[in-house]
Amino acid sequence: MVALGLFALALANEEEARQWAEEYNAEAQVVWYDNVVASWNYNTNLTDYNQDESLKYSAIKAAFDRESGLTASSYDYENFEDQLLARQFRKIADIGEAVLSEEDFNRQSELRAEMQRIYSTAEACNKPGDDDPDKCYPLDPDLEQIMATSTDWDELKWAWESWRDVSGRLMPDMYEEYAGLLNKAADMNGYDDNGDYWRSWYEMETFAEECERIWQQLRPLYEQLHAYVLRKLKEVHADHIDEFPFTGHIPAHLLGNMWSQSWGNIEEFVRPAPEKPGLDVTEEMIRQGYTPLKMFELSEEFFTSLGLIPMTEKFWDDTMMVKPDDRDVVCHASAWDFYNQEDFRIKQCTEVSMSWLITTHHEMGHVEYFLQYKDLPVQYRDGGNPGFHEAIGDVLALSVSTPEHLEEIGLLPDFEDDPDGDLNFLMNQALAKIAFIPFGYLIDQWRWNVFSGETQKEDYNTDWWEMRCRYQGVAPPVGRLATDFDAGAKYHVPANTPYIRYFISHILQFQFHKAMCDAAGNTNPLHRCDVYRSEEAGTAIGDLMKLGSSVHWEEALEAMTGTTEMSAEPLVEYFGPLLEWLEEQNAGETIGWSNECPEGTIVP
Ligand code: X8Z
Ligand code: ZN
Repeated sequence: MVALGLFALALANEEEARQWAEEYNAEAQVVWYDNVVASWNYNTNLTDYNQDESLKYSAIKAAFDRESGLTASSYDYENFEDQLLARQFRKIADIGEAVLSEEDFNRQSELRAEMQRIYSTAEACNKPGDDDPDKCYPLDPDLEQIMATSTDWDELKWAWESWRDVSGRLMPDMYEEYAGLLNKAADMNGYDDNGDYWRSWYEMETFAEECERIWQQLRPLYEQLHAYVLRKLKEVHADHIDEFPFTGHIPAHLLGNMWSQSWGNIEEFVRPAPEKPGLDVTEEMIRQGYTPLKMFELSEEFFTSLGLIPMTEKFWDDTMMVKPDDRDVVCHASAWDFYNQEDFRIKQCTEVSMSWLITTHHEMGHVEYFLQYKDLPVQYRDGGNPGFHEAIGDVLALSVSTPEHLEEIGLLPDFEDDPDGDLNFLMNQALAKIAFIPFGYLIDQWRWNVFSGETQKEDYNTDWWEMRCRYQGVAPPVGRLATDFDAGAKYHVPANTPYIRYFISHILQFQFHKAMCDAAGNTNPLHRCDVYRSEEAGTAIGDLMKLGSSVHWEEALEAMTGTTEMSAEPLVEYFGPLLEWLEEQNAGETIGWSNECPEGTIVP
């Protein structure tokens, strides 16, 4: 009798919890919406007033989250019958930084807003050779453009070094304080440190080990690409051959990108068949008069061709597609869910180029996810894990980038479909995807060490470069001091966006691609599969998105791909023919680099 009575009590409790959760959702939609609006206003117009407003609404949201977390915790949710409801409660109870005192919470918001503003408004001035002493260069688009297009060793070095001087260099003290506050919150929430908290989002005890396992599996592929690219760059920069380190590292300013994170911009120097056209269709896009709007429309058309949900009218009205010239904004591309089930936007400073076309798909992939899960409880409006969210748009872009697709949409008029063309294509893809792998891995290796206390402020830069040299095999082109803060020169560090998600996404997107290609009945090799207009492929990815974060990601992954495991196999399959070719080219050549940075580059 007693047991039955308790059972009835528990059920009543669960029923009450269910009702409370409904009220919570309705309220959260309002409070979260106000917070996102204020944050959007700040990000698209960096003024003191907008910063204050954004901090204000973020404090209101924190108070709400704290209060809701307490209420959720008062229920015995681990013993709920309804596992879906229990999971929701677990998430509501996990309040992150909102656990901090009001003072600490506001301080961490302020520090982040300040670091973001420094990053987004920084400009490099005094470029050697400039006549106008007042001429200055923002990162986006000017410095990025120099990194992407210049082959002038000194000009590249200037842009590379100056950017770090005007951004990261100003932040180590703020970052130290900020990391301390994140750790304090993690500790109050029962985690070892903030890295432990971030890793918990993957709901997997062995997550860090899994990442290491995958990195070790892909390392040989990266080493082959690295060795080939290094040899070619030595030819391009033959007049500076003495400045290439003996250690086998690539000088970090030569890879076509401010952070050496993806190397597509040096494609013409490493093209396997140089006499044949490359696969970067930027020039053709410009020739045809592409605009940012047309790029967005083209991207949307790919989503709808799969039977996925089109962007909303509000999306088209309120999205920020180009960099405004009358105010400061955060240019780094992002997608926004306002949590009111109807407001979704992208903010990016689009230029007409192929890599921006890919980024547009990337961001729209986030919005498509928002749309697919918009009717779930707010706590489930999230990716299966953070890597899922980053993978959606990229998966579609894998199809869009194929020669068959570019031809179909009229961007690749004279492609010759022979083994040379195929290798040129795969190389272009490798420069984007394989080059990225160690970069995607190391950022949070570094941050996890900061959070665990293994890396203290005095060692921020030394430890950063230790990883850059070891994992990526790149070296700084000019000496770095312990007082520099080169991690802070990468957006996601001042913005506090975790980064391992992109590493995970680069693995998952090939698993998703393979599953969609199978669903579409593709008979091409994996790298030449285009799922355009396949409703079956659309259903496969749509069903995954509809789940949001309501189930463990392994379950979602299994439903789509048949396996619960993250696997690099599909990526290895995709790049198989290129790997074979690289191994031939590199036969008898030195592969790899020494673990330590070249002597004298890092001044302790
Ligand atoms: O930050 C981004 C997106 C926004 S979620 C533009 N990405 C990473 C980066 O730029 O460093 C996409 C790829 C990696
Ligand atoms: Zn993204």
